[in-house]
This record gives sequence, C-alpha cells and structure tokens, in this order.
Amino acid sequence: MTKRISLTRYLVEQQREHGHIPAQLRLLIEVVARACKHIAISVNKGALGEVLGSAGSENVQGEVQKKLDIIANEVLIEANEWGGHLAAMASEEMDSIHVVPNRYPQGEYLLLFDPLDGSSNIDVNVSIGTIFSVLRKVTNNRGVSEEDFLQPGKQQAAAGYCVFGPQSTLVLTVGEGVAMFTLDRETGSWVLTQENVQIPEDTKEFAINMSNMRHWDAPVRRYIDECLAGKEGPRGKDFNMRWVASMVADVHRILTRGGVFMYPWDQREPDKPGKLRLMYEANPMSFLIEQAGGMATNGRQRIMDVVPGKLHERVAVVLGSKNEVQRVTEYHLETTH
Ligand code: AHM
Ligand code: MG
Repeated sequence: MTKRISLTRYLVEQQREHGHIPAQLRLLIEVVARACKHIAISVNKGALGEVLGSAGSENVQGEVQKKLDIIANEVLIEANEWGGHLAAMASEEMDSIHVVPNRYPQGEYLLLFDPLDGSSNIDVNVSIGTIFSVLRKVTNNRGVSEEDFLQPGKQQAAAGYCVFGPQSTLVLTVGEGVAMFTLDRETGSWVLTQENVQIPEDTKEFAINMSNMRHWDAPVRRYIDECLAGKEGPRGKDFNMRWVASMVADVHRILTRGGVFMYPWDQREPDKPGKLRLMYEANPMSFLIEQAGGMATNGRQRIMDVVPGKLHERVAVVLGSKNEVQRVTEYHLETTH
C-alpha cells in the first residue's frame, strides 16, 4: 500500500526539515484546513442544506452576499477565534477587521480570507473556493488595528486556497514550494497528493473575461489580439481560452497545467485599479504562483511588492506561466501613461 501523508504529518516533517513552521503557524494552518472541510460539507449539501441563493444583504464592496458567503465567513471566524494563534482576522465579507475577543489569548498571526470565492458560481454547481493569506503581526504594540494588516504580500508567512470542485483540494505554501492535499471524505483527512508543484514557463492557454474587451487598455488588447491571431499571427501558435469566473478554479488549472490569468484594469471603473482584491485574493494567489515557478504582476509591478493603502484595496492581476506574464508586463511597460 502506498504511504498516505496527512496534512498534519506534512507540516510536522516540514518543520523538522526546514524549521520554518512554528507551532502557532501549524495550528493556524490546521484550523483553516478544518474550517475548509466544514465549508466543503456545506457546499456539497447544496439545495438539501438550504445553503443556495442570496442572503439579501450587501458586503462592504457593494456586492450582494450569498448565503454561502456568510456561512463560510462564520465558519472561518468561529474556528480561528479561540486557538491562541491569531491576533485578528480580515475578510472580503467584513467591513473592518475582527480582533480576537479578550476572553481568548492573542497570538502573533493575522489571517485574511475570501471565504467563498466565485460566488456567482455557487447556485450553478461550478467550482468555488476559499482563499487565505497569513501575515505576522510585526508591531509589538498591544492591541491590533487595520494598520497591522497593511503589509506587502512578500511578507506573507503562508497562503493557500481550497477549491471545492469534483474533488476538494487544499493548496498550500509556507514559502518552500507548493503542496496539494485532497480531502478523503471517508476518513475526513487532507491527504498529500502533490508536492513541488511547478508551472510550465510557456503556455497556449489564456483566461480573461472576453466580454470586457471593449473596455481594456491597449497592452491587454494587443496581447489577446496576438493570441487570437493563432498560428498565422505573430505568436505562431494557436491558443485556447478558459474562463471559469472563479479565480480559485482558474488558478488551480494554471498550477496544474500552466496558463495565464488576467483580470486587468479596465475603463468601466477607471478609478479602481482592478476588480480583484489585493490582500485576500491577489497576494495569496501570487505567493502560490511564484512558489510554483510562475510570475504575478499588476501589469507593471510584482503584485507582492505592492504596499496596501487599505484593507479592501483592489489590484489588476496578471499571473501564471512566467514567459507569458513577462510578455504582458513588457507590453504594459512599453506604453507610458
Ligand atoms: P467574488 O470573490 O465575489 O466571488 O469575486 C471574485 C471573482 C473571481 O473569482 C473571478 O475571477 C472574478 O470574480 C470573475 O469576475 P467576472 O464575473 O467579472 O468575470
Ligand atoms: Mg473572491
């Protein structure tokens, strides 16, 4: 029988080999993984669990919240409040940070999450997921405020996501490569199914919402036009397109077989840098992509170098196979604004 390595064992062995997963961080990752398991169970119940449909409320970004957005948010908060590993949490679904209540010990980590990414896919039974990012509280002041969260993505201690698709898969980095764990529903444990994930440097597959084409900036238009021109065009090869409208699913495909994902700035809302959120969507995904040998920029700059000005800051995103992201970024840098 092949040896099955659980998430717990993987984390213990990583700590022994590299010594960079302190006990609090290990607890944090295990608690997040357990919460993801509970979210997976709710997602799988679907209509039988009365979890589909709208909750009738709006989040801070003015988006209508789905029942599962709220359920997943509550699961993550309840699971993470009492362990003593966290100082505070922040979420796409909460206006401001959630400080660990006084009745529990305060830990040294900060956790950010998009509890349910791909909300528009919940009711149509298409892959969705949970994205998370872990920072250290670097200031020694008592108490914790939003300022403590405003660190660039390169300071993340860990990041990951769980995709709820035909399988539930947890994808994790603690800064030593990317590992994937599949949920074994019979035993209820996360089992290591891939280590040292590597993204091919070249690809023939792009992911972008083409319906926004008329709003794009010139460099994005140029890149996609060249892909669409196929074999006869300047790239000399045919490209394929995929767009799931769940970032977790699109990133999961790219980590599995390569590709480039883009949610660029566009003219619909010119004052916003992009649609996706820097701190709990773009940063954790960029950390995973870079750890797998890929690249992630906002078109001009490495995403993980961007210093956030506010919790719910948005950012343009270009990530995936290195040579393609490099090309899109060069097209942007050649165009001066
Ligand atoms: P959400 O976190 O509210 O679900 O929004 C983020 C999602 C991403 O998962 C996905 O890439 C994008 O929004 C899809 O946007 P669009 O519907 O504009 O194609
Ligand atoms: Mg999201």
